[in-house]
Amino acid sequence: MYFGKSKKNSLSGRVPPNQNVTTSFPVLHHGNVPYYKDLSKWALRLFGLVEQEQFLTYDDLLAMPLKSSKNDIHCVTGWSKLDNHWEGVSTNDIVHRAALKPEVRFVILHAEEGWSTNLPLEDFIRDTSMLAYAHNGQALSPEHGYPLRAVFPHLYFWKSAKWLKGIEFTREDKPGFWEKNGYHNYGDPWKEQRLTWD
Ligand SMILES: Nc1nc2c(c(=O)[nH]1)N[C@H]1C(S)=C(S)[C@@H](COP(=O)(O)O)O[C@H]1N2
Ligand SMILES: [Mo]
Repeated sequence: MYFGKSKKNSLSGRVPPNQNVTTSFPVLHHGNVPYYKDLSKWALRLFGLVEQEQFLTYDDLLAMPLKSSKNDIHCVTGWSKLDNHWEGVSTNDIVHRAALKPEVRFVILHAEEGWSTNLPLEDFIRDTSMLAYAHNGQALSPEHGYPLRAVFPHLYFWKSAKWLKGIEFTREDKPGFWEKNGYHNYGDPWKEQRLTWD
């Protein structure tokens, strides 16, 4: 989407370099959209360097304190979407539930079809990070990650795993799907960390 100079200036400081603001909500992913009919069979697995591996049901998540957050998201393909309102749970609360061993330094998010992505623990537990089940007042649509997705607005949006199934806590980093396929391992949109050779 094109916008004129004046608008661009008014958004400066808010939109990372070489991103264009869109008002639509593009759908982007590798693989197929899973359609869940019965959430009673769904659970989020917390595993790796934790005191005890556990599964959180969808009801467990709904019973946790509600986290509500407004932010801007930035896709590495060049679109940014401003003022998203998300509802879900705090990644900090998840970490407390999981009871991490002290040596944990990285978090690996596992989604449907073996898709994964990785980030440092300190990024996972930022105040702005969360796991979301609703966007702009509605349950996530299947295309946008129903029933649960990650949201890390300070990183390119590919890190924000849709159809989250498992969270693994590790000592060593484990590059995920895009990170193994040429994307930057960290993905800071303000530094334009798009590809590994940037
Ligand atoms: N499970 C899974 N999550 C994923 C992806 C994917 O391929 N699989 N793609 C990522 C990418 S590249 C982007 S830009 C965002 C897009 O989210 P959206 O479709 O809700 O806009 O999801 C991210 N999460
Ligand atoms: Mo993306």
